[in-house]
Amino acid sequence: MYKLYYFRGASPLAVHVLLEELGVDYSLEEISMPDGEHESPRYLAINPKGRLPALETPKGILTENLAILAYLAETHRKPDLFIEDPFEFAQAQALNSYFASTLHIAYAHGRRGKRWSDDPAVIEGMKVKVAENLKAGAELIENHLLRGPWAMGERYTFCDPYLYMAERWIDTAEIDLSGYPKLAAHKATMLERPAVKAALQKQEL
Ligand SMILES: N[C@@H](CCC(=O)N[C@@H](CS)C(=O)NCC(=O)O)C(=O)O
Repeated sequence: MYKLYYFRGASPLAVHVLLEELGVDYSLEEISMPDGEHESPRYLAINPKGRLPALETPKGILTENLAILAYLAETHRKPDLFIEDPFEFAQAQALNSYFASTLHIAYAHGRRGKRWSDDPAVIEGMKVKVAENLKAGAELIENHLLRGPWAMGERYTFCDPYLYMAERWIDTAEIDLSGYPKLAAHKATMLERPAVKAALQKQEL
């Protein structure tokens, strides 16, 4: 039994989709970011980083999308979702790492500029770069990273829910996905998956 701490529409959606794909037992607790609940003493006792997601597992709390996705896939080993070959696994982690450490940060520059500067002009300057950086990310994914039709090629893996999250970040910059046919097709196919529909419905999105 797992428990996912999330906020609707935020990056824990990737983990939520994977939990649905795996068909495992889990519960949800929404932590309101607008109300600052992620910085409350209660939540900081769960995740001292004050970030979402956090996943309660039988072995303890796990944080970071990258780690949680790999842990769930490797633990449950549902055919297609996990990756046996160590090199291919490392490639999958490289892809998910790009989402976590580059694309998510590019997106956060629009909403969380205060992390990096107290100067209002600098914060505004960061917002201006968001669309440009997400567009560069979309081009890189389309032309080099997305193997197609799924993130890692012919098989749906634990990278696909995170790629779907990346597509949602790209969407916020109002970048027309029709210029990126592989990304557009991936997003459309994701939206047809029962696991994605269930997670979106449970998050009231
Ligand atoms: N590297 C972390 C980033 C987590 C993260 O920044 N999550 C956002 C929600 S999408 C958050 O908790 N933001 C709260 C804040 O920045 O104060 C991960 O991938 O799990």
